[in-house]
Amino acid sequence: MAVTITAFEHSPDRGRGLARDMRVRWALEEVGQPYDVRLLSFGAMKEPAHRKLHPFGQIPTYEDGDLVLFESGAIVFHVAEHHAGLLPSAAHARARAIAWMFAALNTVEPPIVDRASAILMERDKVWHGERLPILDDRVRNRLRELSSRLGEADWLDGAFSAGDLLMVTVLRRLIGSGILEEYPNLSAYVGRGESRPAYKRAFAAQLAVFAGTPQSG
Ligand code: GTB
Repeated sequence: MAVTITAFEHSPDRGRGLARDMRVRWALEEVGQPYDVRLLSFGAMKEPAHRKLHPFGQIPTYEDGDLVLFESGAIVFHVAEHHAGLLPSAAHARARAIAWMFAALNTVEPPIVDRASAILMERDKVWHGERLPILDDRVRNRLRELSSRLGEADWLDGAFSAGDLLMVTVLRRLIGSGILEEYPNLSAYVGRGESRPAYKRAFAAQLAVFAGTPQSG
């Protein structure tokens, strides 16, 4: 049965792989699960047909037979639970990898998204110049802690896992900000994720949408 995900028809990131379908594509590529992509305009995302799949009218969604999922973290978790390769089989290591999935989405991603949203939507506010350094420092605090935990290791807890997959996608939102580059081990960590063959296939697939030559995964 074919898996279908949804993605932006016109991603505002212009193919940089920053929208949240990227993490789902990457997970599917890591486990070797082929998938189809339904591209949606901003208007179509808010239509009742899509809201039946996603209560908040967003991408990505995931359909596999009778199962419909929304929330990129839940989708990656589902993929990781049902295929080998993204979660360790030993119970404690698996629990720790899942903890890193939550850490990526609940602890590291929020300050990064707050900063990105401020840059995108609050530039015209008189207080923007005062607020941005505060948001930058909140991001730096998290990155310093993450950097300290990662140390010289390749991945967060032993072998590459869904926790690393989510963390790398979260950190990529900072590329070009200069902040990620302040933490060389985190920059290298992101680079290791980006150099995985599955990442490259996922990135190419979403870039092909921007370039106007969409392919199936
Ligand atoms: N918590 C949800 C999840 O993880 O799945 C969040 C889903 C979400 O924010 N989806 C966004 C969306 O559908 C796209 S990814 N937005 C349309 C809407 O809400 O109407 C967020 C995103 C968008 C653009 C960039 N960018 O251009 O860099 C990066 C990330």
